[in-house]
This record gives sequence, structure tokens and C-alpha cells, in this order.
Amino acid sequence: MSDETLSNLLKEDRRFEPPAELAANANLTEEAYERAAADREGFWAEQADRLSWDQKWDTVLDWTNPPFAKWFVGGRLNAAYNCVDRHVEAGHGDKVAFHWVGEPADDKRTITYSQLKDEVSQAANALTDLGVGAGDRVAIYMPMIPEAVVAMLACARIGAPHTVVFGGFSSDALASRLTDCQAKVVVTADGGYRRGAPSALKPAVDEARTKTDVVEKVLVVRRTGQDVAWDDDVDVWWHESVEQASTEHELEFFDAEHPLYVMYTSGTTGKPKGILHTTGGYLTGAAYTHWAVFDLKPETDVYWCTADIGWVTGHSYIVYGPLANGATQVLYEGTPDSPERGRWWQIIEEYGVTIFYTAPTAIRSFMKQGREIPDARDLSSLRLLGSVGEPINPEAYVWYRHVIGGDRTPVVDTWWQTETGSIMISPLPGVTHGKPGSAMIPIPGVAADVVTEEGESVPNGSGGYLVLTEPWPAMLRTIWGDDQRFKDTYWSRYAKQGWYFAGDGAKKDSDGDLWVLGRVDDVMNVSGHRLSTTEIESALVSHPKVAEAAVVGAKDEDTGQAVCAFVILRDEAGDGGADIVEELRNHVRKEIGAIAKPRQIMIVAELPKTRSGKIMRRLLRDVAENREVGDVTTLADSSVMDLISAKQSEGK
Ligand code: 6R9
Repeated sequence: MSDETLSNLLKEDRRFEPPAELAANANLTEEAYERAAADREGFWAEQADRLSWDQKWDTVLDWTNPPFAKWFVGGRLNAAYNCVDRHVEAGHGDKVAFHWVGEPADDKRTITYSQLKDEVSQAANALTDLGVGAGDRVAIYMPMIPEAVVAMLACARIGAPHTVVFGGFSSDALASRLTDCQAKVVVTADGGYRRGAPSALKPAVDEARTKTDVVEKVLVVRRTGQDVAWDDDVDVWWHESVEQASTEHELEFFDAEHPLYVMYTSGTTGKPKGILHTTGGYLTGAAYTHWAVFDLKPETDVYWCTADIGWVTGHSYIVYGPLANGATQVLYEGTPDSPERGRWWQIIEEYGVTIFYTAPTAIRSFMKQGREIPDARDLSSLRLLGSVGEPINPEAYVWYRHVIGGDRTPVVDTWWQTETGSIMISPLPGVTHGKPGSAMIPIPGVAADVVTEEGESVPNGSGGYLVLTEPWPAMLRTIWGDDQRFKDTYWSRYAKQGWYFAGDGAKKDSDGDLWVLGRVDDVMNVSGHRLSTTEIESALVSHPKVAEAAVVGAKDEDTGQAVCAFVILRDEAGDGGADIVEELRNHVRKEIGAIAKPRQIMIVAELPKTRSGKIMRRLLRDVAENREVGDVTTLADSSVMDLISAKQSEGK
């Protein structure tokens, strides 16, 4: 990928220094890079010391049977104790753990660490009464309400691995996950609020139970008060069990390698992969990275991560990392634009949020709406912004920093995966001179490289495959029930070297900083030139009329693949004018080169996205290649594809 056509992103030469005050008081400073490289295991042992262990480990890492790692061997701890009880014991019981904000505007709750301890203990007692023991799996299918966090921590407290299934998933998706991990109990709610209206959840659980017989009990939180079907043998109300249970619960400690949770994520085949995380290493990784990358000062910061707990960001950066660090957080139930477009900015103003972590897709949709909306709120409390989930286009990064961060705040572009458990590649806010669009270099403790197919490290200025070259504590331990798939998917491509293959393409710029380009299946090959979807998307988004763009490679008789782009215009651009398509094609040519000029550009109103905000390029490829559109069950809004397909046939 050393082609000059790929140099567009590397032309980005804006740099942002860390603010002096943040640099002077930063949690992690430059010396950590060297210290960690000199003694990686020693460095991780220091990070594990952030946690409270009932029994210390004997060995930091056992890597004698790769790729099956064991971290902190012989150590014993309880994840929920680390996230809750120990803060209460240290005298911080009155500290706010969550400012919970419901979607209905007056629905709010403040939960202190002692209240959280009581509720987690009650839920632990209730789950035990329902027959859940250490090692049993519990599924959690809930809206973003405090009980969801309580349920996760209660599972951790009794050593029952949880599997959180995003509340927007269908009953089919739920049933297949329940079956795969043999979940004995499901925790759910009657419903949740979405865009001002109650949206039912329990019927999907009822339906899933007709497709699998593994579930013995369903614990139901009453959230919306809507009618639910009830099976007396199976269904149990939360308020009749958990809320009646004792707030005293005796702790048990578990082995460092005791399973903490299974998180399902999509792979290249239809069957989702159950990514297994264990206790000691995962919690070490989540706590350390949350402290280092977000420079958390637990006494003064108000931290808000907008992810849903149904995906890994919610696990590591709402539940385990921040709570292990004793943070005060905002937890929000709803969507960014309900009941009004400025809801997020209103919440930041109201709670004085200092650290804000969200996804590029959200940032781009705010760009589309225009800056008047955030400008109407006082966002001066913010001191640090984070991004996760996909590459952030330089324009979106600069807008985020400028409009939301008032040019004061560093932006940390954090690269990681469900599989990695915690952030791997990211700027350090007190150290790094940020470059818009680059995740920069691996954080201290992590070793990554960009390599060729053959496994040679590429020189600066070139691209290849992103690999992690040393094991790390929060790494996945296996795919639930499928060790072979675990080996094949992540460890077979560079088996000789023993590296983890991340499935992402990346480039090193002339300074050796990393630019993650997206999944390798998103890398196109046009007339023998390797082109990145991200790069062309960034070129399109840099056009003043464009809000968001998705690019796919469609089969082409002449060029192998051809570039097809789907573009959402900014509101103020109206329909873009009669020549908009030609204007954009020429813009891409100007930005990158003729080779990247899209064969086809479709102006659309929406893009198909998963609930975690990733654009489903696979579906757009179906449209671009005039195929029947494939499986849309993981889309947040499946009607989007009907609109796009209709538009495509109109144009023919
Ligand atoms: C945390 C999360 C992982 C995939 C990953 C990559 C993409 C995530 C990114 C990024 C560029 C970033 N990704 N963060 N790409 N820059 N800062 O998103 O986990 O849902 O498992 O997705 O997301 O392609 O491989 P997950």
C-alpha cells in the first residue's frame, strides 16, 4: 500500500499539542513507554496493583500454551468488589457513581457507590435464589437503565459470566446467543424508552424462549409499565425479588482466569462469535486504560461514555473500567436527538461533564445538523474528548475538537476491539501531539505493528495488516465453545510469529504513527491499486456539502473493483444542486487522484448502520452490485435499506 494514491490521509498536517495544564498533571507521562517496553510484564503487574486482590498472583503471564494465555496466575479477586465495595470501604460511599438520565426528560436518578453496593448485593442474592451459581451463564437484555449495570455486577459478584445482548436485537439473535452459551437465566425489562415512546423488550424474550429451551427463569424489571405476558413458572419481577432481598451478601473470590463475560460479535461467517473475557487480566486492562487514556481524576471528573452496554465499549468504559477507578459518570437511556436535537449537549451542561467518549458516526451526524445546536449550550466543562468504533475522518476530528471541545480539549482516537477488551492504540492526552485521523501509537504495555502478508514490518509511509505482537492482559481467552475457531480466526495467519491478527488494515506515516484504515475486507482493489474505503470517505466528507459518506468496492469488469459511494448531504446544502454528483467525483479526484474517482455516487438520506454505529458496507455492496440485499437483522433501522434499494432501481 505504498501507492501515492494512498497518501491523501498522510497529507493531513494539522497537529494539536496537549494543553500545558493537562500535560503537567497527566496520569501517565512519556517515561511509561520506555518503562513498559523494558519490562512489559513488570509494567502490567504494576497496573494489576490498581485492583484489590484477595490473593496475589504467583506468575504474571503463563504463555506456555499459546494462543491460550493465563494472566496473574494464582491470583484471586472479585470484579464487583473492585468496582463497588472497595470504594465504599475507602470512605467514598456517598460519592455519585451514576447520574442516570432517562429518556423522558424528568426521569433522573442519582446513585451513590453505597446505593450501588446495596443494589448489587440484593441482585446477587436474588440471582442465587433463582438457582444461579458460579460458572452459570446469565443473559442480560435490557435498556440503558441502572438495573442493567446492577445485573452485570451482580453476575460478576457471584461468578456467573454474563452475556449482554443489545436490547435492539431480534428474538432470533437473542435465541441463538442464549443457546450458544446455554444461559440459564435472562434479565430483562418490560420495555425501554426510545424516541419518546415505550418500546417492548419482554415479548422478544418470550419469543426467544420458544426457540430454545435452555432458559429456566426470566427476571423482569418494570420500566415502562406496559402490559406483559406472564408465565408464573418462569417469570419473576425484579421488584418482587431483588428489591425484597437482603442488602448483605457475602463475597466470594474467584480465580484470576474465572470467566467474567461472553460478548457476541459478528464475524465473517453468519454465526456470531462469543468472545470470552476473564476476570483479573480484563479488569486490569479496563482500569488501567480508562485511567491512562482518559486521564481520569476520580475526585473531580464527570465522565460520560455514550455507548450502549450491549457492546464492548459499554462493558469496558461504562461498567468495569470507570467503576474500578471510582469514577462519577453520566448514564443516559435515550437517543442523542430525543426529545430535542441538542439533548446530549444539554446533559453535558447540566452535569458539568468533563470527559466525553463517543463514536465518529455520532459526531458526523452532529456536523450535519450544524454547530448552532451545540453552540446553544455551555460546554466549557469538557476537558477531554474520545472517539471509538471506526476511523475518525480528519474533518470530523477537527470539528469535534473545535465545536464541542472549544479548541481546549485533546481528542483521543482509541483503537481496540471486542477481542482486545481494552484500548490498544491511542494518543495519551498529556503526551501526544494529536494528528486528526490517526490513532497514533500503541499505549504503554501494548506492542503492535503493521506488516505485510509475509509478516515483514512495513517501512514508514506504507500500509499493511495490523497485528499485536505481544499478549496483553485483557485479551480474549477464546471463542466460547470453539477453541479451533479462535485459533483460526486470530492466530493462524501469523502462526509462525505468534501474532494476533486484528483483521484491520493500517498505515504507518512518515513519523511511524498509525492510521487504522478499517477492516481488511473494506480495502478495495481498483485496477491493481489498493484503495481504502476510509480514505475516500474522508475525501468526500472534506467537501463542504457532505455530512457523511460510505464507500464500497463493487465488482467491475474493467477494473476488478470500482468505487461506489453513498453520500448524505449536510442540511444546509439542500439537494446539493444539479451537478452534485459530478462535483463530488471531481472533488475525490482532486483530493486523492483519478484512480479513486467513484464510478457511482448515490445521494441518500440515511446509511445502514449497526446499533453500535458501524456502517454495514456489506449491504451497500449488495446494492452497488445489483444483488438482492442480504441479512439486515443487525441494522438499527432496517427500513433504510428499502429506501436505498428503491433509489438505486429508480436510477437505472
Ligand atoms: C471498540 C470496538 C472493532 C473494529 C476494529 C476496527 C474498528 C474501532 C477504531 C476502529 C479505526 C478506531 N475500530 N475503533 N477503527 N479507528 N479508533 O469498536 O469494538 O465493535 O469489536 O469493533 O472497529 O475495524 O477492528 P468492535
